[in-house]
Amino acid sequence: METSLPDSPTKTGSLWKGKAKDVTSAQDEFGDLNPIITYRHLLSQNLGVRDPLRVVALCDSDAFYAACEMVRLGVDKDTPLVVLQWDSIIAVNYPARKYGISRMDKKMDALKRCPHLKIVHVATYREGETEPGYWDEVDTNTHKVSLDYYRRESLKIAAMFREMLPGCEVEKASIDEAFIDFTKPVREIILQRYPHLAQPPPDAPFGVETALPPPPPIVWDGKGAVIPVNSPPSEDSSITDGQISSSSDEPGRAEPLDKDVVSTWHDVALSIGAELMTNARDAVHTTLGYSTSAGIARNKFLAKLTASYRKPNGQSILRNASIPNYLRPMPFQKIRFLGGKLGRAFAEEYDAATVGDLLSITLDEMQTKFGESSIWVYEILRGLDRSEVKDKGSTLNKSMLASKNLPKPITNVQEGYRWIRVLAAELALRLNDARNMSPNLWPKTLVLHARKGYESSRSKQAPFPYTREVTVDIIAAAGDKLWKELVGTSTQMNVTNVQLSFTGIDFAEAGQKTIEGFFKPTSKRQRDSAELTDFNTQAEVGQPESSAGDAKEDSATDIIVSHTCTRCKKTLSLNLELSRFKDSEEQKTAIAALIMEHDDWHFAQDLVREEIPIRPIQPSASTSHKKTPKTKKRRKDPVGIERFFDRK
Ligand code: TTP
Ligand code: CA
Ligand code: CA
Repeated sequence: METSLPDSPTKTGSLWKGKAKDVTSAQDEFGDLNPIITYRHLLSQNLGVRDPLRVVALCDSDAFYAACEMVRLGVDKDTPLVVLQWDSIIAVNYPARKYGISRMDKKMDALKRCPHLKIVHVATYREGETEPGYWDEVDTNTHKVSLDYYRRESLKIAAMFREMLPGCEVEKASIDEAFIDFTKPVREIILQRYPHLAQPPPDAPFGVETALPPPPPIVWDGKGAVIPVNSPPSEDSSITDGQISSSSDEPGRAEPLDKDVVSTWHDVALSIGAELMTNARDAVHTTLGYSTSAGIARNKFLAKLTASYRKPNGQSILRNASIPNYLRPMPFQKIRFLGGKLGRAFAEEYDAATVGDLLSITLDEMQTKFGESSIWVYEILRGLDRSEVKDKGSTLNKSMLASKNLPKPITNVQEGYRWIRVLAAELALRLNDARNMSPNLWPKTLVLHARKGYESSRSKQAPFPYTREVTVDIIAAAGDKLWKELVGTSTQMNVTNVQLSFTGIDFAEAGQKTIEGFFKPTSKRQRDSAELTDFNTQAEVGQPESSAGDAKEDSATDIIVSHTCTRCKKTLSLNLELSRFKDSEEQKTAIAALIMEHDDWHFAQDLVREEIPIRPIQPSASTSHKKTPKTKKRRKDPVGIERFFDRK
């Protein structure tokens, strides 16, 4: 649905595709950077991602885990502080960065650089405790990382954005990031400030299709760093994690303005978005104590790239006119999803390193070489991104997962019970957190997975009863039962990862089965349904709220890669936040592994109708694939861009 007004005879449909009349070469390459904006555009409500007045921001918290610990401990803002997870530094605050300390450093090296460095280990669940805590001694063999505190603080920040920015769409994008779509309120503010635009003047030649009059001069001061149009980013700018970051230590400073570049109504929209963003960021800073950095541009991809232009506590604005010079020098392999094999293949095929190097490749050429779906590469290189900002806050998380990688594997039944209790403590805390918002939440199923190395996991699941009070004891008792079933008669095992998850979380209705029923011996039918389940049980019920597990398993990207099984039509999805700590190649590997595991599950189901013992361990997904008998359908060879997604 575009608009309630009659369709334009002008070129609305091609607004973002770069076929405007007087196109310059930059516009050819980067889409329509200066689309004609008419009264119809301004007065429409529903132009969506094609809105020429679209304003999107990405707001990222500075040194987030470190900032959380500073707030918790009430330390002075200048105190250098790092957050540790076992021996690795996972967050470094900006005062500590001045000593040259980075995430890569070992604790001892960091201390050498800054002897008064404050080091905080993340909270952990300790065996026997029902709440995570900050203990003097932590050991990965006996403790499990808890990121619950950061998750809660992160939710507070998102809630404050929602409260401060009525009319904006706010999409939590990861544990410390949110996208904000300002388009709606910005449009209202334009109409308030310039009421003469509420309707076309009587002599307007094309009625609502008439272009708006030239915009007023824009005062950019105090609105953030406006990325220059004419000069490319300074030489000392570097690209990290797909983003340009500047070495400037003057955050928030406005760039000298490009005097000769004519302002547009979209620039007005960006400047209003910047005002709103500043207010919301200030509120988060003063109320919650977190400093943030924001990027403001015409879409999500560009907003994300822009957010790290001035950090920390900075706000940067990317005008459409600045897009070409901002993107051209960027090494494209640093762009998210263009790292890894795919990026390397492009680099080799076209002997290219920067975005600019690839702009001469036509869409046809690219698609002939890399398949139909390479259109997204073509568009991303031009700063085009049609993805929407979607508030997922109101949608129910259908599952919760607690996971522990075990440096010291579980080798006997008893050790399993101990870990299940630790995982149960985490699930109890998270479910009860969620129940603070929705008291009648009911996780209908409890699932236990156990895995050795990267081999496919064994799992057991059982219905979970509705109970008003979900305690660690209740979850652990149910988990123990699953563990017992999973282990069977084996006395020895070698489990390196164990996961306990709630799936099928929903709102309970009256008359649900109660706890008593649950503890009765399971019926044959229940046992059958509890039999071998695959690793992808979560896929059935939607996106897992990922574990706050260790091994950097935390948190929350919302990008889901999914695949529909041709046999059972089940959709397998991968929560890519798990991979925010890895490169895109590993993301592809993960979905490929998921698919492979699912195939193996079908295979196993065909062959085995009974429980699979925990030992001997099945061959790994990749080797079992090779050993698959001829009767098993062979996967189709990948084509186009998919060739670059690993399948192991
Ligand atoms: P980032 O936003 O990447 O980094 P940051 O907030 O610490 O610092 P910056 O000011 O540069 O944005 O990550 C957010 C949090 O996620 C970070 O505080 C700790 C956690 N994290 C890890 O645990 N491991 C990792 O490898 C990364 C990148 C982040
Ligand atoms: Ca951050
Ligand atoms: Ca981040």
